[in-house]
Amino acid sequence: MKIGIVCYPTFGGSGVVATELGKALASEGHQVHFITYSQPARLDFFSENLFYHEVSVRNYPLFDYAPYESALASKLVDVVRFEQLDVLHVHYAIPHASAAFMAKQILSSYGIHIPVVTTLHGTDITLVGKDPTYKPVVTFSINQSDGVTTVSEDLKEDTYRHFEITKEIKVIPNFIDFSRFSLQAKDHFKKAIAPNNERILIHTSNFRKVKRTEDVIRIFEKVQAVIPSKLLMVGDGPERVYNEQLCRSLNICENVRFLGKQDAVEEILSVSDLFLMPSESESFGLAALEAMACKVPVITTNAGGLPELNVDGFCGYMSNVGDVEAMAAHAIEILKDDETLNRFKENAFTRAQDFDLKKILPGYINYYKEVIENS
Ligand code: GMT
Repeated sequence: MKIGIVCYPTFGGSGVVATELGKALASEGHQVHFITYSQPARLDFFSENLFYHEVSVRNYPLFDYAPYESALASKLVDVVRFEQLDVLHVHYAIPHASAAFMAKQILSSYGIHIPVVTTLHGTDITLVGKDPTYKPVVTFSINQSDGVTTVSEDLKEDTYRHFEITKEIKVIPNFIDFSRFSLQAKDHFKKAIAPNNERILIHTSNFRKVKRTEDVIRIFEKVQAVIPSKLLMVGDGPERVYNEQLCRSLNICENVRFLGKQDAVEEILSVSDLFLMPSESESFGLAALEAMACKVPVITTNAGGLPELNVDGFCGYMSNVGDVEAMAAHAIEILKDDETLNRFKENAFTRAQDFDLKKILPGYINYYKEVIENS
């Protein structure tokens, strides 16, 4: 198949899933065309089946806001016509699903039919999409898609709850590529971070409010008071400065390292003992799955799709949003002795295998075929 993929080219979960999916499809022999405003962050290797088409937005003094959606739709028309694509797969509804709809209409005037699959990732529904600013466009463009997928059952239910959707939604969960995410020997790095063999806790995110990074710091403050430990904060975003100030006021700076955005997250996960994800909402929790693949157990909330990933008491624990006390107690429970920690580590790896790329990829390929056939 010739597949066009539209996504945010950033480190965000939807962009990562879209890019990893495209890479996997290309290695199965499909021709994959990424259509984005810059090279996707994880598009880091050459393959004869991978193509990248940049959407450039022409600015003009009249524009307070450059019309990205129109530029994207025009580029889609061009790429679908010229490359003769079989299907367009857009990740994150806003504004990709409506741009795809516009492109589809324009293409039909050339006698070209292009099926569109929209994958909803989370905040495009739970936070941004249901805001009246975007809701009518999001509802319309989901209903106009030839196929719609969500990354969890919970997000599917949320979509039906908040929007008048007439389409059937297919759930295809996030996946993990074990050839990249697996435990690596990084003892020198571990020694540098934890010279006295302290436990290492880790959080990775875009430091937005929805991630409740303040809870990460407050959980860690309680853990380090009982168990010698270090915290690695990976990523960057609006809450980071405030979190750094909080560490100062709690007097725990010497045990907390803010590492900023990192390419090789799997190397940092490989030296970690416990992952913290106290999110307000999380449609799936890809970052937690990446941790589990590297044998890192997870402390999460029970929000959104997290119960579809985390198995309470097996590969980690779940608590109500904001229950810092419970999350700290669970963290201490896992970290208290090597035997318990090693059991949770092995269980995390076992659970991650349910989301192996090899198991999930055929779901997308079969869905494309079904949508192409029925549209
Ligand atoms: O987590 C984010 O804020 C980034 C966001 C995105 O769309 O880029 O991630 C969402 O999509 C991921 C991949 O499907 C999911 O694993 C994340 O749970 C989801 N984030 C939220 O729902 C907050």
